[in-house]
Amino acid sequence: MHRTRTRFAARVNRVAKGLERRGVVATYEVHDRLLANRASRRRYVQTPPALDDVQQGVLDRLREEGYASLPFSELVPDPDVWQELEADAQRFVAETEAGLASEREGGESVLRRRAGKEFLVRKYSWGVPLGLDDPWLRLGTNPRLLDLANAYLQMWSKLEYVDVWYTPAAGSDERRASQRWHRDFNDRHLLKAFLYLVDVDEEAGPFEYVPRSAPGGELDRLWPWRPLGENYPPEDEFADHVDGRSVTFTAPKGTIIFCNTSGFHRGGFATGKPRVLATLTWDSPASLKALSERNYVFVPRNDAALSPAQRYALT
Ligand SMILES: O=C(O)CCC(=O)C(=O)O
Repeated sequence: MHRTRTRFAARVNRVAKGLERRGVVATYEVHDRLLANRASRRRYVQTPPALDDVQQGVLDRLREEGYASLPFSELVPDPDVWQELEADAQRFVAETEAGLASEREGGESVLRRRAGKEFLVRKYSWGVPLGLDDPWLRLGTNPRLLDLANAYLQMWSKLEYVDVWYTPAAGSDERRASQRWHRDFNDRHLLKAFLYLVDVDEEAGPFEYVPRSAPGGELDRLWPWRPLGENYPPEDEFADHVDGRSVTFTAPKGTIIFCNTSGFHRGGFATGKPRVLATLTWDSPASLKALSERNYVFVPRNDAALSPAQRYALT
């Protein structure tokens, strides 16, 4: 009797999960084709941003390859912006290293980590209230970046994720979670930026990307992107298919990498030295309706000067 009931409960659970999954996918597709994304595409078309040559160069490479990287100072020449970010990053690094030292001595952990990706420490993680006094949130709405994101996605995007990561050098020789090749499930309209806050060489776990693997690219049929899809292919089969065509971003501090991570990527396998970077995600309103959640709560203070596109990105 107990066994029958347990099997029955498992079946109900499976069916319920399947229905829930189908519901999420249907919500996403309807918002992509008809509702939220259509409205945000219209807003974009009505007021398209004017890009300068640097932004246009990044956009052309993104469209061609799915990624582009350049020195941050070329994209955002104002030295005050970088100085503020660098100073904040240094505080985060000092706090994190003090926290790691205390953990090694048996102290209680005060560092922010997420289940499944415990190998890195986050400045914010989930649910943090952020206002425009936060330099990383301001970076995500800086028109030099936001206009580029909107032009790439051809719609007014949503700033979905803002964080700074510290990945300590691990003793592990096995890649886990996002250290393995995968597609992000968040959205097919997706742009991430990774801003290196230290020099990143092979030992610091560089970001890696497979060009033209995002939807619409030559390799998009390789374990194709699907909403909530199975997005971690078997490593050996994957290596055979990609056949050395991936790009590894070993690069100096102050490099910014843009890429569509619905294409294949991996990184953060820091073997010999820590890696520190800031990461931002812009995606579509359909994604926020169905597939993803913001990691911060926007606190609207001193926000009168925000442009409509900036406000849209944060709300
Ligand atoms: O840490 C990395 O370099 C990869 C991160 C990643 O997979 C992601 O943000 O989707």
